[in-house]
Amino acid sequence: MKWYKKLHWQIIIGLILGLLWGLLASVTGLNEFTSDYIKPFGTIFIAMLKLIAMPLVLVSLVVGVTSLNDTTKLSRMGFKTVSIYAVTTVFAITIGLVAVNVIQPGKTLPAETTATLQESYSESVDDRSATAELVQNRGPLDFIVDIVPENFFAAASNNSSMLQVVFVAILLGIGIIQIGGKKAQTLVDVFDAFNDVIIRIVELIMLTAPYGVFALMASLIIDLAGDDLSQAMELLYALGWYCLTVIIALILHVFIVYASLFKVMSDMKLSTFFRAIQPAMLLGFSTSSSSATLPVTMERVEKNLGVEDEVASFVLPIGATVNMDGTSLYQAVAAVFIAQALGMDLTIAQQLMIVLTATAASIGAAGVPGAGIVMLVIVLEAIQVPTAGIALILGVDRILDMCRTTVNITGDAAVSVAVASSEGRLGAPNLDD
Ligand code: DAS
Repeated sequence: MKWYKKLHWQIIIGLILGLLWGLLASVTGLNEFTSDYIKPFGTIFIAMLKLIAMPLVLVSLVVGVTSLNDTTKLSRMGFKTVSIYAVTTVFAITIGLVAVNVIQPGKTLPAETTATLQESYSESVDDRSATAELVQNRGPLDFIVDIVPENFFAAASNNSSMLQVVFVAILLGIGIIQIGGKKAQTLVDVFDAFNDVIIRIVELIMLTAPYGVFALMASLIIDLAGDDLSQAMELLYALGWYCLTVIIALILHVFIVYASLFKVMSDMKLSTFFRAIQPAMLLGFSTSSSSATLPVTMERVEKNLGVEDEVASFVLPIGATVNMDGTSLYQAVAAVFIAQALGMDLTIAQQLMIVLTATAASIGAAGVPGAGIVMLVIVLEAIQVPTAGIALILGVDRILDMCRTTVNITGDAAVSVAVASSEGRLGAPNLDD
């Protein structure tokens, strides 16, 4: 994961240089040059994220579902693990939605700045209003009808049917579990290998992130700056509130949900819990990767929290694959922030759709850096918010990836304590090393 540390700083440098270029270009009249020769690289970066989202969802979900193999599906511990993961994820998304609707970071932008942003994403906003027309003539359950594709390859052909791909992936996973035996194992191996390939492609795409972020920030600043720079400053101010909203919501989630989980299912003290897994939290923060952190999470949970090996080696790998409370919370906040910044008021139905899609996106997100922003495409497509709006938040995504990954692994560790305790397989913690 060394390559990623370096990339962190390269992305932050790309962000700063993009801001500086945008400011410089808007005062020296290089707007047109920037739009013609720099902005396309930002568009390409967003397109690559959208390109990889679909195969990532399909493959990682099939791998995730088949990892809940037959014995797990039937066993008490498996059912308990998956149910608690689902509950904490839904709580995470709800806390994220409450925070972003109360703080309303996207609404700190003045109307003219919102109008400028709408203009720079106008083609997509128009599409959305066109879709809105369609929405008017639909029945109350049509949003469920939409999830079931008539033709998989048509579903895979455009991102707006991400939920259909989720549906197909879950069906495929269940089908593979049902047939069992050698054939099923061959298929699981194929999907597993494909998953590795897709994750490697995500890593390669993320290597271009510094250039993508530079181009996106530069073109964003000249779009906003226009004659004066105040709009650019207003966006930075709104981004500050956005980051604060995510971080406040993540902290609330940890101290409300995991503390309650321990109250209900074990007598673990939060202070003991944090002292025991602090090295894993720090590694998650610095690598932005649940998968890279997994070995340390396993060691700390088994040796320092007292969770029996068999429980930890069952609950944690599943958690690192399908349980990402931090990511799902972040996607709820990000989706509503982008909608707010584009002057779009989301209906309750759209916000409920966020709960559904952010849960699926967090299950499908791989435990690698940047996976959450790639999966945000699903959530935005599902609520008809322009995916190009990702450009607004890309620049600060690194910092938030570090925070949400920390919560992801904290959640996995917390659930392993709860499951172990409920199975009578939680020993005394050992905080000596
Ligand atoms: N970085 C991912 C992880 O490893 C989470 C994310 O990108 O949202 O958990």
